Amino acid sequence: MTAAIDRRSSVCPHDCPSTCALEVEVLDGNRIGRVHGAAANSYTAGVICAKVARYADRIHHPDRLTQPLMRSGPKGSGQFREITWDEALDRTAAAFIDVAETHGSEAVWPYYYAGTMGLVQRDGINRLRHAMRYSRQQNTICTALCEAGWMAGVGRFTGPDPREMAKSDLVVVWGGNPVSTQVNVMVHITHARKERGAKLVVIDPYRTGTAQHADMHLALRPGTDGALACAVMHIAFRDGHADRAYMAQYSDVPAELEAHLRSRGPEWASAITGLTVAEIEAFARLYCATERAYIRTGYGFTRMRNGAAALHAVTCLPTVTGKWRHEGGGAFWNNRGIYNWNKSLVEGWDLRDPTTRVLDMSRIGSVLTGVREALGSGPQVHALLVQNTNPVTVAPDSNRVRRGFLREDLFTCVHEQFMTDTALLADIVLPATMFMEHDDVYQAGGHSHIQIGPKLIEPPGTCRSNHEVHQGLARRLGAVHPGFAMSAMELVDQMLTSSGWPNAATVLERRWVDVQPKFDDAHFLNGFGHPDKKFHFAPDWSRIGPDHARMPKLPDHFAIIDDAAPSRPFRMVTAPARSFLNTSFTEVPQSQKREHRPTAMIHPDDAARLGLEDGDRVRLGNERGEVVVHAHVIGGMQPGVIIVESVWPNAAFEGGIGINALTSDEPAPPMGGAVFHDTSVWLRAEAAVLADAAE
Ligand SMILES: Nc1nc2c(c(=O)[nH]1)N[C@H]1C(S)=C(S)[C@@H](COP(=O)(O)OP(=O)(O)OC[C@H]3O[C@@H](n4cnc5c(=O)[nH]c(N)nc54)[C@H](O)[C@@H]3O)O[C@H]1N2
Ligand SMILES: Nc1nc2c(c(=O)[nH]1)N[C@H]1C(S)=C(S)[C@@H](COP(=O)(O)OP(=O)(O)OC[C@H]3O[C@@H](n4cnc5c(=O)[nH]c(N)nc54)[C@H](O)[C@@H]3O)O[C@H]1N2
Ligand code: SF4
Ligand SMILES: [Mo]
Repeated sequence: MTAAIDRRSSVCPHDCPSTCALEVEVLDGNRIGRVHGAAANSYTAGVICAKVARYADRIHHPDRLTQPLMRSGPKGSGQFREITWDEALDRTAAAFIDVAETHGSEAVWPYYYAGTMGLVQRDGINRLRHAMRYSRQQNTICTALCEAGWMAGVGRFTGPDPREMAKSDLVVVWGGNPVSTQVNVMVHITHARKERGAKLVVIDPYRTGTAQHADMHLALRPGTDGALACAVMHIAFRDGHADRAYMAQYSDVPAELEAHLRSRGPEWASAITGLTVAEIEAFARLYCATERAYIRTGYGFTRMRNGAAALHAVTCLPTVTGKWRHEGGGAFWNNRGIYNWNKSLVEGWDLRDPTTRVLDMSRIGSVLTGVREALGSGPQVHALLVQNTNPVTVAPDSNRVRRGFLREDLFTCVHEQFMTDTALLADIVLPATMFMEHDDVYQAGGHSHIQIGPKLIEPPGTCRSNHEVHQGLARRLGAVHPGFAMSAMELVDQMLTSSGWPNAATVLERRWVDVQPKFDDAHFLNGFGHPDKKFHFAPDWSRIGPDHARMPKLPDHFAIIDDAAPSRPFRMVTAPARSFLNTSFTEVPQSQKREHRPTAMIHPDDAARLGLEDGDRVRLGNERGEVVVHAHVIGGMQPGVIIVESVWPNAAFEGGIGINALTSDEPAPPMGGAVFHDTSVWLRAEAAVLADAAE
């Protein structure tokens, strides 16, 4: 007789808008079995991605870090020896104290991102930072361009309930690939298709898993979404689908917009996007004719120098056509504005010194190699504490990032679950818990639930949580704040109640709290987020970021992308791979097997012209670097476009040089942001390697 399996509630902590409500089979105090999506949660609806369903492969992976390590050979040699936690924390604190005394406190840079989305474990590093007056961080690597583009027009981070997609008659997935990157969106879309015969349109440079399901796939040139959006609005005005009454009440300058768009018709957009006039007209017809049309924006089309302008242009569509008013209509990016967190205790807001230097995280390569404008007003960085991120692989211009990490006068402590490319370049490596091994609270970007993920099992070896590391360092550095004296669950509880939400015990008992705003607010019937309550076709970009002067006054194609040129004739997009989540899960054998190897998708016409066959080795390059991958000849995109699904560890590439060697850390206007999909490259065939040649 077998005992009933203990199924316990949890939350997916990964950097994914779905933030799925989970049910975990807990086998004993140390091990888990399958992970399931919670059927009772109205957004998760019982569905999660394959990666997390088999989380046992990641959490019980034999390669997990379990002991603190100290570098015992040259930087980058991969030689480490085990040390105790006390020694590791003592050495790290001593290095930080020494650097601060010699170069000033801003020479220490605590660097983090969203490897866990838990608000206490992820953001607690800021309490340590503020207490010690270390350099601050501008979080630009993922969402900055979306933030800028969404705020410009809409003015508030919310929108029509994503569950309303199930009640839409048309869902437009614009620059996202939810089949890979947030599977629950597909669940709600499938509902609408089955129940209502809803149509799905996908706007993406290549034929993604999502595009394969679509009724219409618009494979435009990367970085040209602003032109497509303008042409659709032009057609709406031209053909009598503009909702003038709605615009008069809810928008700023509709007449100026109409005049501006007169010269931005489908022929104009066709030349820029590479789509045919017929494709643009057909999409515009479908969009304009459907009241319940829901635009689900992804991040992809914003990872461009013109990304903020492009997202702003897309949010103008439902305004011109008045679709925000309808159930299942409007547009949605992220719900982060609905949670109203009071993070003062978690982040130590009371200790924040607004005069400390702020560094752009996407420019870590430029920062660590001492590029003056990237360092701002402060000193060279001489010490790093890295948590929940793998910048040596994921940050742009990675050859430069690597050079920075190899500096002999830089001390680096990396707190990690695995020996990542970044941990390999550290002086001290600390082993980290995973989400089922510590307590935390989570908000969802892609829906509206607050959830707690409690500790369910013991970690392997001596792993410690981020919060425990902050506590251990604070003690040694003399950082004083009440937050360091509390447990993670006490911080969760205090943050919940001081933000106006039920306490931790209640959230745990109820499993989640749904804080979706009322229909009228979510659909902006009471006005948009700006003081004048209007949607802004002509945004005040100066309120959004310092690099505002060159932003287009009205929605437009903003021609500042890294366009193809004779010396770099291909536009490369590094879209997310399905079985990886950034570089997380690259260590799981099943994921590696599915993704096979780093690959450049290339159009059959380009392949024929270059004499390439499927599987050939090719070299991609530009002024920043060169990378070798295998070609996959495939249709579904325009000639001149190359797709390299990402983010493979650097070590998966020949010579250990990964794809971000080609991407740029140039900050996009108006307030920075990484431009991962905005890269022009040359491509040439490589001789087969000897092993292949011998076959
Ligand atoms: N499996 C998996 N899931 C993930 C991730 C992952 O790496 N793998 N990453 C997680 C993270 S951190 C994030 S931020 C989200 C991102 O989730 P998404 O928003 O889905 O991902 P993006 O990288 O923004 O790319 C989405 C799509 O945009 C397309 N795209 C690129 N350029 C353009 C363009 O110019 N115009 C248009 N219209 N489309 C374009 C790409 O081809 C890609 O198919 O996913 C999360 N979930
Ligand atoms: N070429 C290209 N590059 C990209 C992108 C792209 O589309 N193309 N996408 C970009 C985007 S959207 C993003 S968000 C970034 C993300 O990049 P990262 O934030 O670096 O994401 P991951 O690579 O998943 O690395 C997260 C790391 O955190 C660790 N971790 C997880 N939980 C914890 C914890 O509780 N404690 C500690 N100490 N560590 C933990 C994991 O083991 C993992 O190694 O990558 C960007 N890079
Ligand atoms: S879909 Fe996203 S949130 Fe859901 S389990 Fe997978 S990675 Fe986690
Ligand atoms: Mo991201």
